[in-house]
Amino acid sequence: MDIRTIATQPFNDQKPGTSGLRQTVPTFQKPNYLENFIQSIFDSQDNYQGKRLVLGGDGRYYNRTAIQTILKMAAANGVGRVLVGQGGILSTPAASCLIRKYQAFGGIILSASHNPGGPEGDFGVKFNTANGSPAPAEVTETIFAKSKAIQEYQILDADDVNIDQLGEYQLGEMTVEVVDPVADYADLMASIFDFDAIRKLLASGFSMVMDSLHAVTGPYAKEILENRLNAPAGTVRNSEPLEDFGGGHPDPNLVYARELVETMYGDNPPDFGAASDGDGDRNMILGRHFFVTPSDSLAILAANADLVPAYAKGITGVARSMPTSQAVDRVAKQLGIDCYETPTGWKFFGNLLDAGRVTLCGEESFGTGSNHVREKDGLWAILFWLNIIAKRGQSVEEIVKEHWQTYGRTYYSRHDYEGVDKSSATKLMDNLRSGLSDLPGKQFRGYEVTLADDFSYTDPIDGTTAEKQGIRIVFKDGSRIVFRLSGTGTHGATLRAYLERYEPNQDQQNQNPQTALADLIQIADEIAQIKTFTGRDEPSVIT
Ligand code: VG1
Ligand code: CO
Repeated sequence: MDIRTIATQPFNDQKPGTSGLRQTVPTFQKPNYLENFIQSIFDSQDNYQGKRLVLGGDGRYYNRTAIQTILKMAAANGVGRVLVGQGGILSTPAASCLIRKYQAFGGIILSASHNPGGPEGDFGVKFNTANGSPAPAEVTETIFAKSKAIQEYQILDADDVNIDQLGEYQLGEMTVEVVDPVADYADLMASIFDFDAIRKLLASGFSMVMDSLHAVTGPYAKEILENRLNAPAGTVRNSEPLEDFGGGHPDPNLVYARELVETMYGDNPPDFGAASDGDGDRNMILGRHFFVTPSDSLAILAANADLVPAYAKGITGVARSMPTSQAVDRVAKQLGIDCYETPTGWKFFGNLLDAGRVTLCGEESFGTGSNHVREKDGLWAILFWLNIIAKRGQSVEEIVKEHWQTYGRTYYSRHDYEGVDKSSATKLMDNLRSGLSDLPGKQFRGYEVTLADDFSYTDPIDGTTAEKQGIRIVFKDGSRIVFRLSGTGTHGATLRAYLERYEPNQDQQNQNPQTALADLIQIADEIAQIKTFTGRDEPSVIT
């Protein structure tokens, strides 16, 4: 065994964000940059020697190179066995599934999710703990602290492993097991949903298209939808994972999934359209000429959970991130179950899921999931919708509109200002914060502010706290405006403004959300001075 100890110097920018460490590929290619961060992950863990680690990524540029480095470092650091997805592929939810199923001490997932890929694109590294969940803040803080003090790392001097061939390989004293990235995950999906009912639906003339945007879900969607559920060949589009996602932006929303949107809003569209993101944890759901807002999707899944075999006995509770709309709260109230409000990012759901307090959870950012893994899960959400449609025999639009009739409609939109100058964005937030205490009682265009604060969260299970998780301004009628800065970008800052208004009146439920929210959009600019601070007249992306 030829273990090398390499001297290195710390980088000061390895602080994990909302979902792992994200940087540009050229940053990750700097000598020792990746190695430092990986060593810091190992140094943050105790008693992992001889145990299992799961490793894989979304197939983006630098995935293969990083996997070889990480395998050799894992061997040098005493890991017992690494389960690596064939070709280096593992979607984020599939990695979470493997960690749990094979009792690994953790997993390293290589992805920058929906950020563009390629030699000039983004790359990312995320560490998940033994429960399959993104590492909680105390772990990411330890990793960051280690990264600032690192002096050396360990790596095995060995040849690359053939990660394209299934089987077991020896790397020093460590075993590398190249596994089918899809099989265990597909089995898990089959154990949750009514595959027979979905098969019947797909055989009955119901048509669908799934756009994998040349990202990781291609092989998963093909196996599950086309092979196991007998959807016609070609149902899954852009199914081959490409290192640069075909030059696209693997973000399933109305702006970036343009091809799918054109199909679903064109002449004679299929009954159902869906897309997922770079690493397979997000989902977008479309009907014929119809878009389901992610916050509504979460509420609808909760309201219809009894139609899915795995949740037929009832769900214990639900959780949503703070900026996610309160549509799901109304369902929880009706079902008589708890509803938790957490900060943005999936790591905050882990404890609630582990403790059995919640069964379903979700975020407005096209993420929904359940206790089946500890990540949000794109294909799971898509299958959930197919299961509901199969059981209810209604179209996507009918299901959503009936939901609004029962619970009222929550108009919702997120306005993103991307690539804003960092210091201007910070000033905007500081300015907002300093004015918060003056807001309650003030009127804006007929809306009276009842609460204005910077959201903080105390985990009900372990008591850990998270501060400064987004500024929320709540109005008397329950409408809300939320502001926060993104923690996943790599260029400048991204300001997110989240807008929400409840409409119980059935006659008023068919407006364009931008129209229905027009006053709140104006108020957001008035209060936060968005145009002044960012120099932008319009958001760059509206979802
Ligand atoms: C964004 C979303 C957040 C999500 C995170 C990771 O974070 O808003 O809801 O959990 O991305 O998703 P931010 O800090 O940029 O707002 V993914 O699909 O990138 O793993
Ligand atoms: Co993602």
